[in-house]
Amino acid sequence: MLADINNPSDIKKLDINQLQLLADEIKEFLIASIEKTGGHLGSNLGTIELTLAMHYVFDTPDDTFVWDVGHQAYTHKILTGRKDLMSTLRQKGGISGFTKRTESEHDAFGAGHSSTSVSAALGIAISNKLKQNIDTSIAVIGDGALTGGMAFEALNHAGDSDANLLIILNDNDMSISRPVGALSKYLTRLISGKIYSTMKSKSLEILESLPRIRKFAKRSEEHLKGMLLPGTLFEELGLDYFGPIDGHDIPLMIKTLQNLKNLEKPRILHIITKKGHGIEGAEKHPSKYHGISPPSSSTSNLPSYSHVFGEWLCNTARNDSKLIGITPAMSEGSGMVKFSATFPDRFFDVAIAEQHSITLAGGMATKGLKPVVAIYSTFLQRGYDQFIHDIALQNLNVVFAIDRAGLVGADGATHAGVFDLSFLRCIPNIVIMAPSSSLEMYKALNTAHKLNGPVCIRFPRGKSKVEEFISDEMIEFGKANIIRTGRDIAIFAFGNMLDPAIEAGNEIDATVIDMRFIKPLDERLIIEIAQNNKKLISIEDNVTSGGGGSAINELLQRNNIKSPLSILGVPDIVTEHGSQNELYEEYGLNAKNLIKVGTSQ
Ligand SMILES: Cc1ncc(C[n+]2csc(CCOP(=O)(O)OP(=O)(O)O)c2C)c(N)n1
Repeated sequence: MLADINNPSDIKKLDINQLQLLADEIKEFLIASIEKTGGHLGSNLGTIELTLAMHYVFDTPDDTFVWDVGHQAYTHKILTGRKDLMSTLRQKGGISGFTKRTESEHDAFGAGHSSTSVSAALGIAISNKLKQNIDTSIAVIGDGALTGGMAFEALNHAGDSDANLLIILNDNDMSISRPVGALSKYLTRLISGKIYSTMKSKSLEILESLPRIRKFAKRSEEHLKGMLLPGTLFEELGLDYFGPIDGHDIPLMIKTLQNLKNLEKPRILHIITKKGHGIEGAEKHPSKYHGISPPSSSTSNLPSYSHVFGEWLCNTARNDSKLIGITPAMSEGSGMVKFSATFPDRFFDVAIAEQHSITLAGGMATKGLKPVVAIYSTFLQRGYDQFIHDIALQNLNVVFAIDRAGLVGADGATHAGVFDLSFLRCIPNIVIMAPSSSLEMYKALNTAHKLNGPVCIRFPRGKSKVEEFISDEMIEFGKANIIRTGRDIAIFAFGNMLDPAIEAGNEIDATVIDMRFIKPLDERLIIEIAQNNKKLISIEDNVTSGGGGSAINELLQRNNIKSPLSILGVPDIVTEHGSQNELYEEYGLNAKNLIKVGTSQ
């Protein structure tokens, strides 16, 4: 059947009873496809039936689907004309692993970061209302994404509005890891035991009683108001709550959505799905199958930067009872699983709550604890005000282990950590380090642990070439490291750009400096190098505007040094997805380009 499905209208021609077969075909297709390209397997296996039901009932692009995070929208891509492009998913030049407005008119809103869907869908719903348009705006949000503060801000607004907004809460009782927090416990209570069975039978009664045509909606609303159990969190916030129902039961989902379609007010449908649905291994190990890598990815046994960070945390925590590890929902990705098991009392997974994770650390620091916030560069963007207002202005002792800095590869622009040097560098009181290897990172962490005030250590996705990483050493504060001395040309390398800098330096006999610190810069050394070389090049995996090269440039200007500086970095564009190496090549962040720039007149 799948061969004949090219756009959403094709599935509407099918009988409801045929849809489960189609769902099975899509499952096979997805597994085969994701095995080759990599991608979010578990989440997508959980949303096949939901997506079919949504497209069966609603008419995109007039009705709009806003998928939270956008990582679970592969079936939506398949049903909206992108089936043949699935082989290019997350590959350079191919389609994105998330929803993207430029990719399809059926992608109502771009995503990648979590907890934005209700706000965006509410914005669309309000616009529809102002234009007297009765199209339905739908947000699909997971129980993990619902823990993000922004989702609550949006619910707070939505519940007090009269917008035609349908929120589908896709509850699979998983974030990437086990979901944490009171909300998660609340949802579990809601779907279990007594509340569940009462609610379920009530919901079914209500749904039976809902007429499909709009003119009766008002009366049935009054009817169902009395029937709904009072007091669900969502009801209290002013949304009509329906469910929980089985999100894998296609006929039930279709009937429910048809009934909810014409209610034209803020409403929430709670569905229960299983991450990895239909695949034993993926159901059993949802964290492992949340996202899988393509077969071509590196299989080297070298430790990843995240692993090294996790080891440092464990080793240091053994001797310092004040050390605390905080993660906003990324314990696996940030290498903190071992720490969480070894020091459960000092480990805080705060759910998808970047802002809170930072201010929480601030509070702890005022009481003499030494919190380390492990956070991806791209998600630190969420906590910018907290970083400035709650940490930097108060000069609190918080270490930020900023993972996935630089170009991250297949996840693309939404996940690229290419802005942190620029947005952090301008903040007073802080120290920023960019280690060039995992051993350097270990030493940088040792240093950060002893420093006062906020310290950021940014490091890339992937593995460094160093095998042995444990060290007692520290890095001399504010000092860069000359790796090799050459003639006339000098390359200032930030972080993991040291490797291509050394390669190029050997080729063109350039002086190569491992900058180590972005703030404070090793000003004395830079000035001396600038005065003794004809050509200066800086290289960083950060945007060129306002980054490390820019900092060097400002220093040279201030000291009236006229040596020409070429700043290599990520250009001022929305970056693409592809492998990290392809992207480094695309933006000239490799030895080849350094040699070209170094030897050009
Ligand atoms: C702001 C932000 N923080 C963290 C992430 C990383 N992340 C991607 S998906 C995900 C879990 C989402 O869980 P849920 O919404 O329940 O969806 P599921 O994958 O379980 O279907 C997380 C933490 C993100 N995308 N955005």
